[in-house]
Amino acid sequence: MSHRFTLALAFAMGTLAVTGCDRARATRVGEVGDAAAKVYVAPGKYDEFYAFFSGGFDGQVGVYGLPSGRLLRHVPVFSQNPENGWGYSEQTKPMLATSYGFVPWDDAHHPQLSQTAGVPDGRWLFINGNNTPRIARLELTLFETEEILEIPNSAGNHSSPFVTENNEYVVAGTRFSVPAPNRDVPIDDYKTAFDGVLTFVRVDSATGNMAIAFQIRLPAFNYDLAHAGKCPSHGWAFFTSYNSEQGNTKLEVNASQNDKDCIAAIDWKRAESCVAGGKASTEPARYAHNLMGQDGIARTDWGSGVKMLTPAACPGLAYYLPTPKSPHGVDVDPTGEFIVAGGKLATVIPVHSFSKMQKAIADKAFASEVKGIPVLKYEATVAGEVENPGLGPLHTEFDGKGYAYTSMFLSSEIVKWSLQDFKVTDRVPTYYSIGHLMIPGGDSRKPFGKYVLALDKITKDRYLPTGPELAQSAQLYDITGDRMKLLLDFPTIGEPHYAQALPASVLQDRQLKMYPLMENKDPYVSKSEKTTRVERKGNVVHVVMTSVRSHFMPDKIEGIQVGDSVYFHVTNLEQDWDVPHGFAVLGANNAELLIMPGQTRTLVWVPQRIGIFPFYCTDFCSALHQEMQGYIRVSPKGSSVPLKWNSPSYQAVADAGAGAPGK
Ligand code: RUQ
Ligand code: CUA
Repeated sequence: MSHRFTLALAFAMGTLAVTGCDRARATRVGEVGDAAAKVYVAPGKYDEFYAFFSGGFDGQVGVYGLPSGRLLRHVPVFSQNPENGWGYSEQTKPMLATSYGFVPWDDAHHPQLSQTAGVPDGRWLFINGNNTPRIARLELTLFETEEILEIPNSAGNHSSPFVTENNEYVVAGTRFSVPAPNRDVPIDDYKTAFDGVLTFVRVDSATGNMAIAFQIRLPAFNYDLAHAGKCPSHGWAFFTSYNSEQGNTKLEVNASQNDKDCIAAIDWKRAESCVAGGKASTEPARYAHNLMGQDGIARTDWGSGVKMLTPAACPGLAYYLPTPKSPHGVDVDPTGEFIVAGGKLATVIPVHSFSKMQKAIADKAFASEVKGIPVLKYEATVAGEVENPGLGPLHTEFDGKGYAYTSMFLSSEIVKWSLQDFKVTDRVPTYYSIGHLMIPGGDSRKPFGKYVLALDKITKDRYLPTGPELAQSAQLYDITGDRMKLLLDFPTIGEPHYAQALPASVLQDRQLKMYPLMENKDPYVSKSEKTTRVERKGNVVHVVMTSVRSHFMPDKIEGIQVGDSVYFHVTNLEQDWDVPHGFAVLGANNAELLIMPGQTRTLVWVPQRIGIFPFYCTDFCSALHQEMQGYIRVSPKGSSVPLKWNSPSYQAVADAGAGAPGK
């Protein structure tokens, strides 16, 4: 068995991680008796950083405080969340529309904070949906998802949504090449019929709204991760690609043949001028663009085409940088000069130089060409290699003090090295098999430093066991001294891939406390109890109701029939911070609602049988929360029981002698 293959196999099986186990005995935590004090945030005190973790296969974002590791919030993004009705309420269902239909889950990997001048600005958080290619945008005054854009001509949106210095773009690259447009072809035609499409999504600087600016059709490699350039390299974006072998089966062997794969370097300013010069073709593509409206209701717009660029039509658009070997992460240092790749199967960490790359392009130092894309000579772009870094380098973050920190999956450690001479200066074990790592601001122009967080793939013996699946884990290390020190382990929700963090002070005073009730534009809002009502239109019934401590209005409804579609439009009349009310009804087969102060949310319920059905508030809102309940009477289909409810509007109708209202 060749060494190369052994390494590939060990990587696939994670067997070398045992090394990490052995080292558990030698943990450096013992050296810091003050570790507990460094992560202890006293009761009543706040954490120093907000950290945003991807939820991986849970499709959501977890918000944690650092250094304590306390979970502050689980924000629903791509996955329905019955706890608050996300993706179940009528107002939020359109958020999960895609060209494949309603897709209520995804696999979310990379959160990215928006940036101003290359520094996280706390306006928005972007995150990718890997499975059904999408990018979501969260509004950080609300901690809610405001927008989800589908990426067409893509499959496995993994190298996403990395931002440029001023959010000019968030990017997307297909991890699985597929025919673009997708069509029915033999899989063996991979090399000729499949495409590796990259996407540049424009972000409106005022609203954050996303729009696909253009796509680039590249050879069918697997585009794995990305980062944008900064300072001198601003205007470029870098995408790693493995499978330059273009295998279409048994990739663990077939995509591990070449000693070097590559980084695709994209000159997006060049792309912009080619698009402006009419060099892009317009290709049909249907994709969903879901946006939360000012009225709190999400709507879907359908995109019908994209501008597609090819390197042939736009020379100078793309270059390949040969990079050992099956590279995963690509990270740009704070100065924008160094482009670091994590070659999963490489024995060194290659560091490319942006200025050398520029010179190589000017000198035409090309080794070869792939489909019209120049492949630069490795020696012409590489600034140096970090030697003996460990095994299985994946991702690199920076502390802003001249050091880089690389995660080593196989040897299960973080390796610190100098950007001056590319020499390793420290290494510390992780427990176990670290994937991404994160320093607050560590992929920006001005890292906030202080900690590095390990996002581990395997926990083994670190927590109390919980059946066949063990806790996912993060670990916090102090990086203020020369040597890294382990401070804390804490379990996470879902599988964290990447994370981002920024000082709490950027966000904590900008939180929306309530939605102004008087500005509520939902068509079924009721701004006072007087206007609550029940209306029947055929077999659709609209219950326009309010909630306030500690009752619903109305709370007695009769005249509902089996098979009706009952729309509960619940407005929370509260105008106080942190007073949501819940709404749940017996036998509801979708979800409950959690309605924020001043907000209206709508749940549809189709009663299946006759009887009396209680509804109640699920959020313990007051001393009389248990009293916050009501009853609905459900009669047989076609029953003559009149529609009747106990609110002032019913009384008004009855007083006017109009008979049974709602007929
Ligand atoms: S991944 S462990 Cu970003 Cu999905 Cu690297
Ligand atoms: Cu409202 Cu409990």
